[in-house]
Amino acid sequence: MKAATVINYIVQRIADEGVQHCFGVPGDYAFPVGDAVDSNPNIKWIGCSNELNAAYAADGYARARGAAMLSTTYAVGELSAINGVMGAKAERSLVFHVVGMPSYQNQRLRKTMHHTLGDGIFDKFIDISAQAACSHAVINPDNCMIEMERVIAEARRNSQPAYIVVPSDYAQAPVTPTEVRPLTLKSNEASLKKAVAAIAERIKNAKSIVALPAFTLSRVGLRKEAREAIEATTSMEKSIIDESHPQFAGMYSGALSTKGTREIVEGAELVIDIGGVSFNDETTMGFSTRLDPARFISIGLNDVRVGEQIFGNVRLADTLAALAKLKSVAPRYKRKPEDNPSINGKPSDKITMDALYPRYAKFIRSGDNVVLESGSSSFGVPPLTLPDDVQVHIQMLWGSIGWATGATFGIALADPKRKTILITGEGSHQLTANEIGNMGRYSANPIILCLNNDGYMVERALEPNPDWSYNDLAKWRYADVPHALGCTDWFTARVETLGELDAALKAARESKSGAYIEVIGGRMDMPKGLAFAHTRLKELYGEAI
Ligand SMILES: Cc1ncc(C[n+]2csc(CCOP(=O)(O)OP(=O)(O)O)c2C)c(N)n1
Ligand SMILES: [Mg+2]
Repeated sequence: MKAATVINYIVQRIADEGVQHCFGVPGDYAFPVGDAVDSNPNIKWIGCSNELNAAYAADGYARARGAAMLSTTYAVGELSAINGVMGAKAERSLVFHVVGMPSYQNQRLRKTMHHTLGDGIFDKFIDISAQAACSHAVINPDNCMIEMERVIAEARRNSQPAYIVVPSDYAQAPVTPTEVRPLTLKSNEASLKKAVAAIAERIKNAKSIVALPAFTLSRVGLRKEAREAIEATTSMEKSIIDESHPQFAGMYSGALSTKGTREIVEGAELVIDIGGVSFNDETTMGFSTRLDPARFISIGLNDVRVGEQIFGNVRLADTLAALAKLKSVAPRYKRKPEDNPSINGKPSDKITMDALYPRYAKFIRSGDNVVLESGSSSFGVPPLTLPDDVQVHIQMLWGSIGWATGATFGIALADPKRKTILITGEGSHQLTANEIGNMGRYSANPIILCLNNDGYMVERALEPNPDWSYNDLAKWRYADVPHALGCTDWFTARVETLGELDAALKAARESKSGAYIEVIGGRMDMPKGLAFAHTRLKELYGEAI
């Protein structure tokens, strides 16, 4: 049998990880990658408008599928993708970033090639792109099989991107057959035992316990396991676990927590952070959290911290399985999810944020994917009580605007059984809205709800002077964008009144293809959470911010 080429091997190995689509923009050094994807029946090429969009789409896809593939060309392509891939690293999303580079032949001869600085140096950009990954390899025929197992295992261990670079001539050479086995990640048994015993001891002695499940649980597909561990021990947070769960104790976010939740969390004798992420800054209200580190246990992807003790080499899945077998005597917090504010306003009224978000809460159904952009919407949606089995996706930590539009494309393709709904501000949307053309081209068919409030409102809100010119925007005709980009069968509407909004939401749900609603909001009309942050920040920093 003819040996596979290096690039065919790489693409098939990535497909074996459950990846069925490759997002990217082609380029001559990366032609072998595109050819290998196009000729592989297990993986489909998804052309994007630019590399940043492709990286965001791949990040979204990985959130729904566990892993994604991104293909960019040397230097000009990969550098454009970096913000998106770096965001995937911060947010623990596993993207295989495959880059085609100049041939080994031309590298050895130090030729002056396009997409270089003309200095005969070729590895500068490798150093840059590798920073956005947790593992990387420059592939040649001899190391190909071994290096692929190494980078995949490390990317899985951290749930972060892997960067794979292939010189264009090596890509087409036959791979050197080498004996390899996929590396499975096991916990160190002794360390696991000690970690679980230390947690059990703390649980046994605590009269009140809460768990703060982090987004990392979704990324590594351990939501069910986390729920089981929590059911055995304690109470919990948003969308990671259904809000109707009897042990759901609300959303904790310092001063912006849901009613009663702050007291429960800050008053608990023991707080278990599952997944290992907590915030400390202004825009997340993290600065206002009051959690005593002495009462904290942190269960990370690969280690556990109890007080000053760190237990390494312990996998999250194993720790959760062990916790699910524990029994705790701490009382359960029985807390009914809060009712959403009722639908208010007359059909002829202008759209206010007080009237908009309760309508979104009613619009979102069990089984939907909701993709939330940074900006005022990320303060409007989280306080809503959402139906069970709604997956909320947000790039809270990295917070790069434009992400949600790109990620919507990836999530919709990765998870076509669910309806994917994008909730974005128009300023963020301007960064990546050209990807809508590809959403139509590949029948991703999302529902896009774009709030047009005449500028970067969240920034106006976080400053004493809302009128700086840098928070103004070009006045697009947003509702015309899908048709201009070729999505001619999409339902589109521009709505200014509540009556128009209600009718458009109904039509959007009924659309057989995609839907796009431009929602006209007031220039400084903000959701309650943001108004609160606005006042608090002004109090804290006064004119200084
Ligand atoms: C790539 C990037 N550039 C700039 C910012 C700073 N930033 C954060 S939110 C925001 C404005 C968002 O405005 P919009 O999407 O219109 O939402 P609104 O608050 O108006 O509803 C900006 C510019 C960022 N987070 N990421
Ligand atoms: Mg705006």
